[in-house]
Amino acid sequence: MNNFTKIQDKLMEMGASFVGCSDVEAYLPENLKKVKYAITVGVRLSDFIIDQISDKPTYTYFHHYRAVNTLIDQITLRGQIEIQNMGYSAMAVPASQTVNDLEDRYSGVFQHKTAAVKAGLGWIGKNGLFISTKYGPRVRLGTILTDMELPIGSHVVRDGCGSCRICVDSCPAMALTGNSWFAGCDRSHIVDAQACSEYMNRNFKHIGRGSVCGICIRVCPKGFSK
Ligand code: B12
Ligand code: SF4
Ligand code: SF4
Repeated sequence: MNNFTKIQDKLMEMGASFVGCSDVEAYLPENLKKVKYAITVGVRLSDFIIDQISDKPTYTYFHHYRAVNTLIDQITLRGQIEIQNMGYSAMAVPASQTVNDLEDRYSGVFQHKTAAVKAGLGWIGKNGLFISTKYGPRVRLGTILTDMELPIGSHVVRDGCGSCRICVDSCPAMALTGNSWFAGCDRSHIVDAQACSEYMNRNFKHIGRGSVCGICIRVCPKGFSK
């Protein structure tokens, strides 16, 4: 059994719904280039909870969001420890942390979606979210960056949105442009992050401290229960 298979088995045992790997050197800031391989962890969300989102998130969805973030942080922390014990460097990227002193104030240290797409696990939809081939957008993501060499393949998943624009028409903040994503496009080509964030803060502060909405997850037909 190779090192990656060992780690993958651990991550799945701990609750990951899917795992993939990629080389993300080109997308890392200079201080992270040493750990250029990414292990993506996806955790599937509860269909029952997501289906209860209407024109606003629910209190249960907010709790689910936080519980899944904690699970992802536990899974990636455990992976990080295992990889370090094998003699390599590793860093678990926080599941959901905004770094306020970056130039873009709606940004994390590294984008989980980039690694997930590079790993061939899905594509970026018109809602700006990662649409997993298995569960649509009803997943949350985590990443472990490492210098342990991983069995990288060359996978390309084609954009599956087609002419659909349900999420675009359903977004109450009118934050989605309706454009299709392409590798290297600016986020603003797809989504106005400020409009989304300000809408959540203005309207859903009492439900989810302004951090959740989820309508663009709920309405996507790619995520409906199969
Ligand atoms: C800051 C942040 C926000 C901000 C900004 C959102 C944004 N789109 O950037 C605000 C507060 C608005 C927000 C809102 C939401 N968020 Co948020 N957020 C984050 C966070 C912490 C950082 C995102 C970031 O750095 N953005 C910077 C921009 C430039 O990048 P990006 O939008 O991630 O996407 C670009 C790159 O990934 C790149 N890319 C993707 N694949 C590839 C492949 C190649 C080859 C290349 C070159 C580039 C590339 O292209 C994208 C567009 O330019 C991430 C966690 C993380 N560290 O990734 C969660 C995260 C993106 N959020 C998430 C979610 C679910 C939400 C909400 C639905 C809220 C909720 N939970 O109810 C909304 C949805 C808004 C939307 N439609 O995009 C999930 C998405 C899961 C998924 N299935 O995709 C994440 C990944 C958290 C997680 N652990 O799962 N969020
Ligand atoms: S999370 Fe809500 S406000 Fe933000 S883009 Fe999705 S539907 Fe629009
Ligand atoms: S709702 Fe339609 S357009 Fe939006 S992400 Fe899903 S498939 Fe793509």
